[in-house]
Amino acid sequence: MPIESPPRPTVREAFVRLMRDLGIDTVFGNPGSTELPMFRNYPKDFQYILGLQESVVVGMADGYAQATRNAAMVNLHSAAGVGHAMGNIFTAFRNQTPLIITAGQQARSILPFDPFLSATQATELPRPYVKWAIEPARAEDVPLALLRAYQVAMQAPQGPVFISIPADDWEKTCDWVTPRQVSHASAPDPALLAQVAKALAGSRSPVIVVGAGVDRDAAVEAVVKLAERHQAPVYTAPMSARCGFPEQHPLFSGFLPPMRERIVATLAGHDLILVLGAPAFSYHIEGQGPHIPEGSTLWQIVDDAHTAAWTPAGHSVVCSVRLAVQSLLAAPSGEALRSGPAARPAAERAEPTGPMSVTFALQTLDELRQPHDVVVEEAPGSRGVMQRHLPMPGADSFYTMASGGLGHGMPAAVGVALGRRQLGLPGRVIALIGDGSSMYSIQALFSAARLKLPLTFVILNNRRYAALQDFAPVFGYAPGETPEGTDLDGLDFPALAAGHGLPGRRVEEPDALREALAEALTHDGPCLIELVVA
Ligand SMILES: Cc1ncc(C[n+]2csc(CCOP(=O)(O)OP(=O)(O)O)c2C)c(N)n1
Ligand SMILES: [Mg+2]
Repeated sequence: MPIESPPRPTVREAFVRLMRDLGIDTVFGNPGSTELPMFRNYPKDFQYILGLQESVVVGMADGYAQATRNAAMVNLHSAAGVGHAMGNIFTAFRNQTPLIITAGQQARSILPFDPFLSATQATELPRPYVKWAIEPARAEDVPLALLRAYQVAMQAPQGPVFISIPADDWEKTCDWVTPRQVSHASAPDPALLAQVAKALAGSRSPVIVVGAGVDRDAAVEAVVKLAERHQAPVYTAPMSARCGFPEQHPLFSGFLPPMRERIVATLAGHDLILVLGAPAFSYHIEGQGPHIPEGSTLWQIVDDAHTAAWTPAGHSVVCSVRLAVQSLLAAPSGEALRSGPAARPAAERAEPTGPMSVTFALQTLDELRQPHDVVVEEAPGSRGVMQRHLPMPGADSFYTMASGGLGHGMPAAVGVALGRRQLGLPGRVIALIGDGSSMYSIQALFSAARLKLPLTFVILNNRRYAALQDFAPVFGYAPGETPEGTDLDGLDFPALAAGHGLPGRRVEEPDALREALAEALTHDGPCLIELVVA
């Protein structure tokens, strides 16, 4: 009697089952004809999160993946959709956010004829800002490609990966794919780490610099213990995209600027600089001379070998930041009793006089927000004021982008709020966004409204690209000379909110701020508040 083989699944069935096995039940997408076959009989236990433009789709997925600490699934429309998404794919790459980006492709049988909507070099398009890109050689390899994509996205340094999937692949038969465990965090080299521990124990005056990698690796609490044990002041690394240390902790000493000479001046006097989960250092403008103060030694612990490779001074250990800090906590701490840094002066108070200042707006926001609220920020010209007047409490409390590319904050806030709601975490997301920045992916408002998320968009409207105007003198502009294309007067944010389906209001007078903001922060569901600031 012939042995009856069990029925083989379709590519769609194997793909969906593998998604479930990987803990993925949410797809962020914007569909086209080449994607329609993927979603026939869409599983009832899955959710599809629609973004009206692909940069929004990827930005939402990025926030969601960061909040849930699992790779997020994205589905884009062949070449044009990937093109729209590219800015936020670049940002996800810099953020080290694990994303599985799938894109539709025309059916294999007509690909020889450059058909309408085909991506002729599909895997080249998102490079170099994906860790891996493939259009599987055969339809039946698509589920296998998903498993490999997941592992690559989740392995350090995490990041986006890309699969191009021809539209006729989903009906083909294939084999089930069994998920397997692959470790995603690597332990530190014990000999090198022993050197770090010895340097810490013997240091006269150590300083710790924390980057996004600390919170990404769920290591904030361990870093607090390490800093306390050594009484080491802690700075946030230049342009850090997450909060790596509670900013009201007595050891917290401030934010390093992205400028070489100022970093050296700030860290002067410390004989040991321990950089955790950050490049050493992210610069924004040119600088000269040494990268660290004379007489100091730098040790960097990062999960990204490429970052370690270009670090210009000191030594690096490439491994999981969490595992390394846990090992350092287990090592002898040394005899030295250090006194810790002097208390930072309290932030100066702003008064509600004249046109509303950003300082007054953020000081009021600080007074009104709740302990579990999360800030997603993209307001370049107000970053400094935020750092002074809106201190972040620590783990999972703050997100911005590591790339410098605007258009991430609006959708990322939606993704963070969605991820947190799904995990059952308390608190509201406060999206603190500049007027200019908001417009790169304003359609995020639509997704927020649909999803009824606990999310307040706070638009800081100074009616200009202030960061560029403030930056102009660095590039030789005369005092008072305004760079072309940096005035933005005329945007109406309550109208934009209404047009996307959520309530919005504008506040111009500082006297009216407290009440309006309190209402916006307790509104049932998403809303927008526009603050007209000087
Ligand atoms: C995609 C992208 N385009 C342009 C820029 C250049 N850029 C940097 S800051 C900035 C202004 C942002 O304006 P806004 O959000 O209003 O913040 P403000 O500077 O006024 O605080 C611009 C256009 C960028 N960083 N990214
Ligand atoms: Mg502005």
